[in-house]
Amino acid sequence: MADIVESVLQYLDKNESVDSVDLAMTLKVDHQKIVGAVKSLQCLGDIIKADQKTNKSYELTDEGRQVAAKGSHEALVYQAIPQEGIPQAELMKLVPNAKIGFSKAMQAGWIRMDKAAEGGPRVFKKADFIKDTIQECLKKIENLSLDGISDKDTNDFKKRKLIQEIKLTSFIISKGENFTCSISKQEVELTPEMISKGTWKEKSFKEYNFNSLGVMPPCGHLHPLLKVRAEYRQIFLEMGFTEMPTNNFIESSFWNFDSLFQPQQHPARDAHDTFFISDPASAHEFPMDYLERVKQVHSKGGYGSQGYGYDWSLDEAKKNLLRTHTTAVTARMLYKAAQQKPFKPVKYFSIDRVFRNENLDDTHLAEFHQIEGVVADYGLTLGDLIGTINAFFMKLGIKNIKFKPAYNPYTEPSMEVFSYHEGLKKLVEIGNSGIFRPEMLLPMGLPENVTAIAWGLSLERPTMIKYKVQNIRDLIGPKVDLQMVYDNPVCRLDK
Ligand code: FB9
Repeated sequence: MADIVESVLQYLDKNESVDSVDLAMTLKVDHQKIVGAVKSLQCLGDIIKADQKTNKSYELTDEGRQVAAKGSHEALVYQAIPQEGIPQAELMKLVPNAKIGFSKAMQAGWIRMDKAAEGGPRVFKKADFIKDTIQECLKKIENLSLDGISDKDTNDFKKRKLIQEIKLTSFIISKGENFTCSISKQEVELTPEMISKGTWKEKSFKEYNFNSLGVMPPCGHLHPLLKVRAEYRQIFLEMGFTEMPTNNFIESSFWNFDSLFQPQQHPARDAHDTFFISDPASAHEFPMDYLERVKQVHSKGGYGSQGYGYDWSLDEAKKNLLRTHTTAVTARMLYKAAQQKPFKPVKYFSIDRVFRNENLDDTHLAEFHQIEGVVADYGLTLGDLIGTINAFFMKLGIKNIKFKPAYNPYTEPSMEVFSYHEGLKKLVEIGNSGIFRPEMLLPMGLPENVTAIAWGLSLERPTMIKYKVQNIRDLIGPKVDLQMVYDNPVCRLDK
């Protein structure tokens, strides 16, 4: 690069100004090298002036480069014909693109065909010699020159897909106020030796370019879901919640449904909604005293509840499945908390995969990540639930949320959570919530005056909104474009 910089300065020393394209041709170097030299001279102060201009220009296509190197298709066909002529069928096999070359050579009057020749149509040279102007023109275009090339020529080359139009940015270069032919080598670092010997005083240093972007480190990239998960995790941690251990996708029906007082006939427990595991089909380890209390509360009631009055089946409770919600883990954690005497209040959260055998569509897969928060303490009320959910979504920048009465088998009362979506101009469901039923909490052994409030939402919905993903398969699954993962910016939920 230094020698090209010097050549540019030498040229300017003898000429007022020059177009970078012409200078590239004069110096027989690639135009981009002249542009690089201009950029580096511009960093040294007003040594040169460089007025940018944008021209319509052309570049060769792959086929165009082949013609510039080896000759046009018609020239290659002409050159392949021997003095005694050649059967047309044979000629077609001899050169690439023979069909187009043959027709162009015939149009140019370079060759002729004798259809009555013995053995079938025979091709002969008609011209004694030819001038391959196409190859000459393409060589000029390859050097960014259009000298002697008409618009008709360029239109013909475009039609034959030998060239394509480009916007060429070039510079009119001239002497700057501080023009000089001798550029002292720019130091790019201040070394301890320069400081100790004081030689830095005679040197000029390249200025820092604070606008230059850093080099993208060749590293891994977090998937958008994981970026959003990290943001939600941070919000829960800031609110004093502890993350639950959710590292078991397989769960027993007992913890996933029975412990939540969800009856064994509930449609959600049907194979049309739940993925049951065939091997191992059954779980075997349960806290049997607790299991007995669950059996009682389902079949005969208790704790003030009449129960469901059905013959509760242990085999049904043993069935293994892919957990349909992380509330199964919440049940395990509340049961564990109930074993500590005296009971100490807890605040737990989880963000992990759950699986449901449901109809798939653009925004629903058979699995999603559930976000769930739970607080168990003495005397919690619906107001505490509403306040906690407000505080949670406030940290996401979402205010004025609305609550609508709803039904869950394991919470009473239950509420759906809504927020007004400015873009859609309508209320959008952003989650579900409720107070766990006494029939769930009391068999665990929690004191009667302890209540547990909880709420849940999905990770995919906010991620799709954040990253403007329409189809969930563009976010998750085997068809995801990894470039999307590389390119997605850091996630900052609007706090
Ligand atoms: O996430 C949901 N919507 C949502 C969430 C966030 C968001 O943007 C962020 C605020 C910026 C935008 C939308 N929903 C819950 C509502 C709908 O998307 C719904 O169609 C899909 N739901 C899932 C279940 O559907 C099969 C979302 C998922 C869901 C629903 C309920 C719970 C968890 C996830 C729950 C619960 C719960 C209730 C009581 C006690 C314990 C847990």
